[in-house]
Amino acid sequence: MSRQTIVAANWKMNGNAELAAQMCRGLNDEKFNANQQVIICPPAPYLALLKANISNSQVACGAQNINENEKGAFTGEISALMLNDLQVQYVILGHSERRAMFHDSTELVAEKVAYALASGLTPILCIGETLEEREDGETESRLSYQLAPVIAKIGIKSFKDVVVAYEPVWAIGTGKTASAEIAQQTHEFIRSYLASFDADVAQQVPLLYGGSVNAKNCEELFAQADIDGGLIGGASLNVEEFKKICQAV
Ligand code: G2H
Repeated sequence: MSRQTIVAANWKMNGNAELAAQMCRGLNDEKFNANQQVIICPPAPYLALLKANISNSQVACGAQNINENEKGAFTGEISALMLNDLQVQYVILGHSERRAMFHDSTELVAEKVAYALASGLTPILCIGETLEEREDGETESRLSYQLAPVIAKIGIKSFKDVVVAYEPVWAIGTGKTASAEIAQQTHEFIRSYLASFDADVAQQVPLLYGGSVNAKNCEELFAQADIDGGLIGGASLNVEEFKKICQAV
């Protein structure tokens, strides 16, 4: 069985209406592999603009976060219902910037993943270790620690509807990409960890690599057996570079 390949753009708190328009124009005429999905995750104010202007059926939109509640007095938050309303299909959850700066704990991330799935959204669940954890030999325990509460909350069978993005914190926005070898080894560990719960689910889950991916290093990363695509930050703000990355998967 061949897994879906995915290249997702995480604009973080960058971009503007002009970039959104350029990205739609740039991607609408692109041809992708039959099994490929491209996802643009702009800041929430640009989701409707992108949705209205994307005509390529293989290009979807995603949000960068949701609140775990349906609606109510949560100033500044956005809900899964609002994404449903705009027919936005994906949501990034547990990005290390949210875990570090906005106190998204492993339990809260698990709750958000469960809520996203219940709302018909596909979560892109980000996990990753810090440099200190890698140097202390704690990479695998850190990744298990981040995955376990999600599996406990949603059950392993539902995990087949989750996309995982492995993003080593030390490689995010630093220009230091994990070598293809380290990335593959870590992806292999993630898949084997999932397989310890359910081998079929482990084979189905797309595992994306994220952390300073660009047009130069993407080919080698995407050629690895357990890397099914990428979550792209800085390099997704340049339409031509992002297109090259999409074509390399
Ligand atoms: C990692 C990645 C996208 P960048 O956060 O999520 O960003 O490619 O800028 O390292």
